[in-house]
Amino acid sequence: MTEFFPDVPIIRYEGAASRNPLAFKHYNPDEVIEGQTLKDLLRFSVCYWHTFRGTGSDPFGAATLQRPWDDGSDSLENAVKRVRAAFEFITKLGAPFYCFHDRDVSPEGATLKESNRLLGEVAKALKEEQQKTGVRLLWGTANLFSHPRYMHGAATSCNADVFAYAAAQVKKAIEVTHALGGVNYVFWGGREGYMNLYNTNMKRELDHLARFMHMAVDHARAIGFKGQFLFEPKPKEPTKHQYDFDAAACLNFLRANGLIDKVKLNLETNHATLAGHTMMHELEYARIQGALGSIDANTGDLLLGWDTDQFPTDIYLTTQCMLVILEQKGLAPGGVNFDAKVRRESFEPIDLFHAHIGGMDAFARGAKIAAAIRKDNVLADFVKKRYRSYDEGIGRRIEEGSVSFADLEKYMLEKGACAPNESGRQEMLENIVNQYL
Ligand code: XUL
Ligand code: CO
Repeated sequence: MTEFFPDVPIIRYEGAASRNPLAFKHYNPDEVIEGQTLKDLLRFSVCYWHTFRGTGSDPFGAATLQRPWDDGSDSLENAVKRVRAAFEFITKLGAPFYCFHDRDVSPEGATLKESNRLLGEVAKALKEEQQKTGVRLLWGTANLFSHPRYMHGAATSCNADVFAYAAAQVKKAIEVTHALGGVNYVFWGGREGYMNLYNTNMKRELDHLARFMHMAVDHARAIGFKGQFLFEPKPKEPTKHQYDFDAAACLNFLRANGLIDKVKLNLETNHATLAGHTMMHELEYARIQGALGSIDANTGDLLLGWDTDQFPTDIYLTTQCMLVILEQKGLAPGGVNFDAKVRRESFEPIDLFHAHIGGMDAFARGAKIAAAIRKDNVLADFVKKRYRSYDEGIGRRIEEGSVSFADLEKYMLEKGACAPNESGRQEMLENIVNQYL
């Protein structure tokens, strides 16, 4: 167990007073919050792409990250060695889940057949490690955006052969996810969007995307995959207009195309902020429609306009996330997946531990703060009272649908003036939340 991270012990909970950087201060997996252990409530997951395939390169500079187990080659041997390193990391961290794209875990071959064979081989190593360690697969997905064939998109490509190739790739990714006992399968848009309408038939592209998702779900059900399907919104990057802009756009797409009962949402913080929303907005918008499936936990930098995918350390953010997540009693079968990467300046392997420990502690602390706020009902009572005019009288009849515009005109003509408004007390509520932090 100490082949790749020899200096790192199993990470344990030591409590808030601990000064050990390799210990949890707030994430005690066995601690019970609102009837669930933190382990079951948060269902933490390590993402393979940033954590085991990230190199630290950026548009201005070369790779910086030291990953001594990785020789940088596309060999099967290297891919399998990476699996061993990944599982040592995940096990020492104590995360119960991981996630991957097909091409993160295994290389692209010269042909589809070869790529499928390589993925099958790596999947054997993944299965072996899962069985040995008890770590489970939260979700699988397919990378339909890196290869040049996907320059115009995958399911929304103008080229039908590219659509067919993507379908074949997703078929295999679903089969591998199923074979590894994955509990969800994710669709993120990748390049499903466009740069300019002069060359784009938006209607056909959206119809094709819907067709693609139906076929994916149909195939999954046919092979016995019982996991949950998730659609991940992101407003921009790589294309200017991503079709999966935000939770509202995704839900509209799913509802319009007969997919609303088959697919939920995987919401990501940095994608929410790129769309001009808070993560809390996105979570609540999905939750009230029964569509909050899972989250990609990270954070952006409000001074930078792109997807920086930083680890979440802000307790306000995690508290707000957990207020919504606790309201729906957790995310299962979804979870909290760290779709986050260490900065290229944090180039040592140990930085991967610091980053994940910080993110897990931030969510655990957010869960405890949110539970305390909920226990005292400070926000819920205020909100309930704020809408009390709909609990009886004319408000109740509006909600029941038993009044018309004419009835409301009559009511108001008789009454003459509205009941006085009351303060929204935003500042008072912000102060109250601060008292719990
Ligand atoms: C890209 C992104 C993806 C998805 C999975 O911004 O978030 O990694 O989570 O394809
Ligand atoms: Co993501």
